[in-house]
Amino acid sequence: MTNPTHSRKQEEELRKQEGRMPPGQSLARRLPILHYGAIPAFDPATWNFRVWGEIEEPITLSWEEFQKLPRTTLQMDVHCVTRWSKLDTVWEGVAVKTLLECGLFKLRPTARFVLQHAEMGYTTNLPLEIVLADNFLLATHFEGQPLTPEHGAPLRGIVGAIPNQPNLKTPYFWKGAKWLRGLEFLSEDNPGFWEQAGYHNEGNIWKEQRTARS
Ligand SMILES: Nc1nc2c(c(=O)[nH]1)N[C@H]1C(S)=C(S)[C@@H](COP(=O)(O)O)O[C@H]1N2
Ligand SMILES: [Mo]
Repeated sequence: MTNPTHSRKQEEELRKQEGRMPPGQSLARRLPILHYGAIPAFDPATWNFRVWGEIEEPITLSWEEFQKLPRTTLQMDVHCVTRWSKLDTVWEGVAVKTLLECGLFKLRPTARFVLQHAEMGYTTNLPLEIVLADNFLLATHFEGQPLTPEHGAPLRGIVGAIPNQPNLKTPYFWKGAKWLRGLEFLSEDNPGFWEQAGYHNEGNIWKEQRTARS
């Protein structure tokens, strides 16, 4: 937790010693707002969430249906490729693993990658392994409050590092799409918006995989 008597630099040093600061990152005390383009409007009456691709039967959920799904709370550290890190962020939402366990859809054996589809064409790709892991969530709440429009309301993907779980593969935060509208399961990898723009396909925070050339 943040100690108010520490300066930001002291706190950053401490977190480095704890092994929670990936190389080249600096500590942010608030969650910055970062995205390409405008903030889309949310209409609960027309919003839906679709899952399709390498699954047995595609599904579409309304906002009302989505809110009834079993929920998970997750605390983790998020790391942006532009070099800020926000530690101990608390999110609440629905785990993709839970959707599978509830039988909402079934994966085909060919499913190996997942493309998140957000409003206005933003996409980002992850291996299935990460989407089903404990450090990925379909989040509706941040720090106990519903997401604000600028942070991706009503639903976003999030991915980050859980302290003391070094075996979880952890990419940079761009691989969580704000204003998320669907998940496409794929047999072959398909680079998303920033990945096509020259960012690294895996974007591992510990290996500092920022751009495709790094
Ligand atoms: N739809 C959409 N999602 C996005 C982005 C974007 O440009 N569009 N930017 C990503 C990046 S680079 C980061 S660091 C996080 C920032 O989330 P925040 O603004 O809530 O801190 O959102 C990610 N999700
Ligand atoms: Mo980012």
